[in-house]
Amino acid sequence: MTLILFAAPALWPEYRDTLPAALTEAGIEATLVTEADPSQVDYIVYAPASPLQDFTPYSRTKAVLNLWAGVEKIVGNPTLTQPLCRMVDPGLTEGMVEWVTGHTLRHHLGMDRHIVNPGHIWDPTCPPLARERPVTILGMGALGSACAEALRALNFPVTGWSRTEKPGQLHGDHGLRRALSTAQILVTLLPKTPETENLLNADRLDLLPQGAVILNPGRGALIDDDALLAALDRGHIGHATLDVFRVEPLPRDHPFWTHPKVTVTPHIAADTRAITAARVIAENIRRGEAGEPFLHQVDRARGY
Ligand code: NDP
Ligand code: OXD
Repeated sequence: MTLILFAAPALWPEYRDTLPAALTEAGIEATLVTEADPSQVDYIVYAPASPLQDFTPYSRTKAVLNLWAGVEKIVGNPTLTQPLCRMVDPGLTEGMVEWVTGHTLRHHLGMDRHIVNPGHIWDPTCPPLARERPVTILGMGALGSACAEALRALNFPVTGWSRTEKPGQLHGDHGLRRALSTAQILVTLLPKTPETENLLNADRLDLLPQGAVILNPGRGALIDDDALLAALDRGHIGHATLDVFRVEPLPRDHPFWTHPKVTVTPHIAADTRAITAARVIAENIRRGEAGEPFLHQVDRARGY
């Protein structure tokens, strides 16, 4: 069996040994290559930054296994007729939980006041307890639900909102209004789809409590940039910590870079980790070969 890796060359050393080892562990005999006759390729391991955009010649390929959780760059590709699976990787999830928890605690504890204190002001105001700081997470999938669990373990009251009705969560437009109205800290972990684009527009940002903080490790397009800047400027939003942007790298002249109430992190909230992701890929290939349903197969109609 032939597997081809389409990704930035820097990823080859990460997968060159880990993926064959995981395949062997799963009882699969396969060769991992970076170049092959397309008609001989059984599975494609794919990073959206790869130059491969025309999947037509891969007539024998049984699945495209995405290395990213987000699939918006590939899901609409009309040449892609093979099943597409997104990445749900325990290592990536762990990274996201750390990023979200760390940035939540930064704002919850008001750490900036003490880290940047040029006037050496002795302000003994104690922050509230986590149990008094409601957090809302938009998108309660693999990542959002893991973040909710970690924040709840620290006693934050977490409200989750997603597309479909689930016990203990909100959904729909009415649910979104409720979820936003209590969010002192808002975490956006939705995929980018036509339904989620500009979800946080001026009207919805207005629903947040005065001084709310936004953490966006989901996708830049979830938030209307101009509406966010306006809400920050008039003090309605207290701070925005943004990891993802409509254009990446974030252009040097973008106002987010210099805005005093914006923290930019360069799409580093969470990365797929080869050691854990290789096992997920191997399990999906095992399933493909056994005729079992793939894990994390993307529903093209939904777009995620
Ligand atoms: P999942 O597919 O597991 O979860 C997506 C969640 O979003 C689900 O709860 C889903 O609801 C909800 N959702 C989707 N569409 C809508 C909608 N229209 N309205 C309301 N809720 C909706 O994805 P992951 O948790 O694995 O990843 C989420 C996103 O995080 C990725 O798509 C990617 O954009 C981003 N990401 C960012 C990284 C970074 O480094 N910054 C790293 C990895 C991912 P339901 O369950 O009801 O369908
Ligand atoms: C992803 C990402 O989708 O890194 O995996 O953003």
